[in-house]
Amino acid sequence: MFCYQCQETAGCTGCTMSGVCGKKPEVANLQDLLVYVTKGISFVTTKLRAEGKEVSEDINHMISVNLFTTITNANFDYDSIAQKIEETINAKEQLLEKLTDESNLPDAAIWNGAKAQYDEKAKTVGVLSTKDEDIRSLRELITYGLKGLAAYSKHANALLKDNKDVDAFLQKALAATLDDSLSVDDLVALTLETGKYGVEGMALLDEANTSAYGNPEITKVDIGVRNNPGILISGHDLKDLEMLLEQTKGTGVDVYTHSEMLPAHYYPFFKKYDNFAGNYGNAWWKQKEEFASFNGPILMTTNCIVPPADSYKDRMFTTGAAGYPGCKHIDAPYGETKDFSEIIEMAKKCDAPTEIERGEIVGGFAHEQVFALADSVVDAVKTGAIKKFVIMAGCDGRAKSREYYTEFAKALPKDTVILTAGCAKYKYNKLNLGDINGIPRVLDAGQCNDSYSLALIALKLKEVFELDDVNELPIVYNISWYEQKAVIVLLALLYLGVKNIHLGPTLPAFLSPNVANVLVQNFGIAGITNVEDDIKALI
Ligand code: FS2
Ligand code: SF4
Repeated sequence: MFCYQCQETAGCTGCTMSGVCGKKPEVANLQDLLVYVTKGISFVTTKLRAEGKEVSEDINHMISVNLFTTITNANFDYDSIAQKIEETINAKEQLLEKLTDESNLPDAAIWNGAKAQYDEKAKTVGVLSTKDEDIRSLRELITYGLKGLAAYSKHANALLKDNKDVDAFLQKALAATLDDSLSVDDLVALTLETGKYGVEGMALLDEANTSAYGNPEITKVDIGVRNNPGILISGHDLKDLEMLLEQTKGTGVDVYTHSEMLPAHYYPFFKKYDNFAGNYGNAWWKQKEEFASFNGPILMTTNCIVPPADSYKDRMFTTGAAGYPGCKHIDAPYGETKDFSEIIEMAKKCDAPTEIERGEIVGGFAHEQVFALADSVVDAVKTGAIKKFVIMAGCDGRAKSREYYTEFAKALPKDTVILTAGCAKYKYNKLNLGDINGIPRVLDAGQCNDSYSLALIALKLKEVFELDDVNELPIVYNISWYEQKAVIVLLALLYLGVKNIHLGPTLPAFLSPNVANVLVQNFGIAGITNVEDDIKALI
């Protein structure tokens, strides 16, 4: 195996024996093969579109789910990955019959091996099969961005929203990573175009979420527990949460959010469920202790899964692109209701969650809520009460070096405001950093995809202050990344023209020195150093 797609990759170079995330070599290899056949089917769909032929939504959805399945910490289940490969090959064979011009097809679009051949084939199609390190770096940068884009599309699709242009681009770009005739310059251009569609994909999901559930609003979320048994729902899929809340209504079972599901509390729609109890725990990487003390069943709707301890493995369920061997997977076709009755019946027999903390956290500062506060925000900037906004969005992770972000938040001068999104917030959302004229010093927009809100807020401020360039705003960027959704957020920000983003705790291992240099030269991307020096440099 060779995998270097996430920030925790072994030795900051690549996981080769087993994943730091817990991914076994045979699963890592099979994910490579799933990406390969997904590139193959994308080559065929792209050719079909060029011939003026329609590609169905089902195929678009399949491609997105395949990529999502290979995101860090989403799916560890060999059998489910093998099944997706088989289904993709079968679908691709049918699409090939519709193709008029079958010349010049790459191996990925032709290969249709049987299951018994998957393991051998998988070893030949991984990251290292691209020999030139700069081409490899750009191909992977694009592929990881597309994985993030696919995840956001998938969530929008679950709410019955599709954007055919996003799907067509995603597949065209995926197919382009097979094309040996593309130069470094071509791939750099494609990287930026991926960022453009990253903005579109996040806009699609924002529209899907807000049209279904309303615009997030300022909300206090309880972080304690009640006396009833509970179900803990984690990951990012709001449609799964809606189905779970509908089915638990009146059963005496409470529903708690975990990690990236916390922002669900900010949407008006979910407030009508009186069994929607609060948020339990922290970011994904603390789940081993927190899932044990939760006592009830856990539903993982997406990443990030930590390989479960035996003490709660039989209480952990997966759905959608997520999967873990030995954990029950519950699913239904798009638009149909998933049956969570087994989880609810299990919950009824479990103890109520053990209290691990008390209090509340405040969030809900997505674009519409911040626009509603625009007058006081603009006033605070004009009077000098707010000197700087610090965008600290992204991911949390287990590396000790990430304590930097807690210390950085604490060390920021009192006239700065943190704008956050994603699970990165857990490093500072319980610090009680106070407020500036009633504006909290930590404004949480929501999940990682709600970084889109942060971009809209920046563009709005640019308009209000009548500036020509978003980089003239008193906003600095100190972003922490972990997995591939952060890659599409980064590419989206670059596409929007944002410069001088600090990225940590380490720069991606998949950036070759030359590709890193392109990002440094053109966009001023930089790493982090230490809190004291970075505060001096940024503030
Ligand atoms: Fe956090 Fe994991 Fe949100 Fe990432 S819970 S690192 O999936 O996309 O962020
Ligand atoms: Fe390693 Fe990250 Fe890949 Fe897991 S996802 S195998 S930790 S690089």
